[in-house]
Amino acid sequence: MSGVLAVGRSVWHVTERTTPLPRSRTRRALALAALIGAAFVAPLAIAAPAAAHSSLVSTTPETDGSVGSPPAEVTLTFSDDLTQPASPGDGTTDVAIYDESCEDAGLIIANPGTADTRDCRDYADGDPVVDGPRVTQAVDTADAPAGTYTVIWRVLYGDGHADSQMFTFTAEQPTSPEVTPTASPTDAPQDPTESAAPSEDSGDDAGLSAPVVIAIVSGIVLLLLVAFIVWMIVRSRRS
Ligand SMILES: [Cu+2]
Repeated sequence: MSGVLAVGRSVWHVTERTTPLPRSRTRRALALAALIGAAFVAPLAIAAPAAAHSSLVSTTPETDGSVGSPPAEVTLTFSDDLTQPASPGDGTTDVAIYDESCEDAGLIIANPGTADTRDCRDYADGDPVVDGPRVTQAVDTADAPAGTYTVIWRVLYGDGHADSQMFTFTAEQPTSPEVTPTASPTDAPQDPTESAAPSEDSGDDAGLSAPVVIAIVSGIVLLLLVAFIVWMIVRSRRS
């Protein structure tokens, strides 16, 4: 960095009587712009390896949160798009939901060899659905009790790495017998009371992923800018 400045300064001294001043001013401005550009890009370059690996951003129900009655679905939202299962139920993406009567549910991640879940009921209903950075697992809420639920999940990140973790949430009430499972997703938008929740969800997701996209795009733009400035400096030095 100081080399660039030193060269710029010496050129200015040597050529100050033979070369028009605006030219060396331009060079110094370019060198300064390169330094400023590098100052912006350096933190991004350091942050890049950390951002490369996805992470869990949020869950619904909220991790360690509580809901009224057992939810019709559980969702997990990650920082980046996940890898779609090659075929439904191929095991790369899996979500299991156990109630608190399943004593070993918490051991599945911590110590899988000792976890005995043979007598546990898995409330997951069908295969999980992967949509971009989100996994949605339908829940069979029939006769689901109140209490703490443990969600065990496995996903395949966009970079091909697998991850498996767990979280818990609490249902304050059991599923009431008279309540039938909720309407199908295609009916939901017509019902104003039911459309509120899904639209809120998608809004949250857009808000979470936007800064990441902006950071990546601005990083690329800055890199191109710096490359262009360096090219200009090299070119002007040769001439
Ligand atoms: Cu990874």
